[in-house]
Order: sequence, then C-alpha cells, then structure tokens
Amino acid sequence: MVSLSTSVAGIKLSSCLYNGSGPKSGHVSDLTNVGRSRAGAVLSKSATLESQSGNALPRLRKVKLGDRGCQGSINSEGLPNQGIDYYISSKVCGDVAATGKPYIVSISGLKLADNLEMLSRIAAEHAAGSKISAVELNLACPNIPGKPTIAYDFEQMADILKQVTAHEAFKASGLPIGIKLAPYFDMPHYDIAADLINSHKDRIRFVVTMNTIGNALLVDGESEMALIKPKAGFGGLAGGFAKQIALANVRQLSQRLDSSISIVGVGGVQSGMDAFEMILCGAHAVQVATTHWLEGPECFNRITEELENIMKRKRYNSVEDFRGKLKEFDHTLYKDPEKANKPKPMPSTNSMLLAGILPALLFVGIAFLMSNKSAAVP
Ligand code: RRO
Repeated sequence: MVSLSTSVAGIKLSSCLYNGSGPKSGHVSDLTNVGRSRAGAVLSKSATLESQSGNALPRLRKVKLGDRGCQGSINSEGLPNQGIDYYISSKVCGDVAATGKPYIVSISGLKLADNLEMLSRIAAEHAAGSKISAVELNLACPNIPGKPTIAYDFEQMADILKQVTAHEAFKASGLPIGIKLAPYFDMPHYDIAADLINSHKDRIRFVVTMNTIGNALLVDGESEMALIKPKAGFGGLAGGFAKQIALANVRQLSQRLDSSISIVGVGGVQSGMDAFEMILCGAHAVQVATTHWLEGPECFNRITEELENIMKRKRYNSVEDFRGKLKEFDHTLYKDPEKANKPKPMPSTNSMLLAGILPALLFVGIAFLMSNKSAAVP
C-alpha cells in the first residue's frame, strides 16, 4: 500500500500535499474546500493585524510563454486578507477542523510589533480551544510598496527571529512555528540563512521554501504596457517558471538545516512528478499555489493520484523511502527519454546494399580462392 503521509514539525499529515498561502486561501470557503479535498493540511492566506484590501487591480495574471499556453503567474496582490482575528476565530478554525485536516495559519505583519501581537492572539485563541496546528511566518512577501523583502535583509531577519522565538506566551502555547523564505540564488546566502535558522532550531520547527521570485515584469508588447497595475507592473513570478529554483532551494537548505527542521517545498508544482522531485530534493511536504489558483482544490486529488502512481511504479511505499535521495548525474544509469522515444532511423538504401552485398562479395571471393587452391593441389 502506498502512503503519502508525512510529518511537518511533528504534525502528522495524511498527505504531503497541501495548498500554498496565496489565491484561494483567504476565505473560510476556500479553506474548507481544500480541507475536503485530498490535501493533507490547510494553510491560510498570510494575515496582517488588520484586514486589508490589497493593491490595485489587475494584480494577478496568468503568464504565457509564446503560444505555449499558461506557464505560471505573476502577482502583486499586496496582502489582501481578512485580518488575523478572522483566521483564528472559532468559526474558521472550527469549520476547517471539521474537515479533519490540520490548520496552519500564515502571518505576515507589516512590522515586527504586528507579528508579535498576532502571535499573542494566536496563543490566546489556541488556549481558548481554537484548533490551530502551527504558524507559518512569512518573511518573503515581495509586494508591499516601499518595503524590502525581509528574507533578503539578514540583519532584520536575525532580529525578527530573535524576538519571535523569545515570545513567551507563544512559546507556552506549544504551537510549532515555521518561516517562509524568499528564493535564494547564491551559496553564501543559503549559508547565512541556514545558520540563522539553525541558531533557533529549538523553536523554528519548519521552513517553507520558497516565496515567489520577486519583482518580475509581465509586458504586453502589443499594447506596450505592463500587465499588472501595482508597483509599476513589478510582481512575484510563480508557477512553472519557479520550479527549478524551488528545487534548488529545497536541496540547498536540506543540506544545511538541522535535521530536526522540516522542509516544505513550494514553487511550480503542477503534477505528481513535480511533487516527487521536490521530495527527492528533501521536502517533507509540498505546497501547491498557482496550480491551485488555476484548477481549484480538485488539483489535490489529481496530483495525489499522480504521485501515488509514480510511487507504485517505482515500488516506493512511503515518502521517506525516497525523500532527499537525489543522486548525482551518472551517464551509465541515465536513459534519455528523447532518445528512448525516437523511432530508430530507417537504414538508407546505400547502407542496406553495403550491409548485404559486401559480405556476399567477400564470401564469393573467399570461396573462389579456396576452390582455385584445391584445384592447384596435384
Ligand atoms: O499578497 C501578496 O502580494 C503576496 C504575498 Br503576502 C506573498 O507572500 N507572496 C506573493 O507573491 N504575494
């Protein structure tokens, strides 16, 4: 029997697949729809202290590559959300809990004090009985006009981690906390981020990598304009464009983070094979964001089935059977699918003639010589 079950920060998930914080995670109906699908957990849209309506429209678009259809998305949503009190209310927590799935609340305060206040409220609601399983602290939203991405400012990140992990009431709640990082591209950045996180390994129990690739630009050449309105068109690129960068971030961090810290991969997962690759690179669980936006919660059923079929074909029973076991390239083991599927070229007439006639001529020649030789024997 194939099982997709996993555990993130000690929380048992029936499946390693769940939604990313983003479109279709802002309202209780979105959250319960995810919970009723085959997703293994439910994650809220990043909350701020107060509700906010977000940036000007249009702020979320599909991104096509030439005429090959939709390959991903770009957004500058600007944190539209209902405010933390909504996401931790007994109504929302109760409705999500009724689906039987763990509920993770994402927070993204506009300033450190907001994050600390949100942690206090989460701890209080948890103590009052609201079913919250964990907190994902988003340090990587690229879309707040005038604000840098925290995960790229290591001094600020160090300060936030110090204060968040020292939060007494939240600590007492026993709820695990994880952080969502920005994509990194340079080895020293992975080293610094991982060192920082490892220095709080007693409190930071999971890492989500990665947020969107910040400040990309979608241009329509015909109308000669940027296609999203906020921030002069600059927004976070996600979906298919992000996958290889996300795989690299999962891999690099899994090689640096303390083994007690769970890793959740997110970026460009559209299929069971994409999820399989994330796990192979070291992810304990995999979030799906752009595909969830495009397909709805049905995508969790499809991707789950695809992943199960891959595991059956490869004779893996559990996620742990292949998690983190990415191999280095070895040309003796690699089967190039392009070559495998290519029909073998038909031999040309010349080569057929050569292949047939040459050996025949050779045979006749040898036979002739042999017969002459035997005729010469007296
Ligand atoms: O709401 C957003 O604009 C947003 C957020 Br909070 C985030 O973390 N990442 C992103 O691409 N968009």
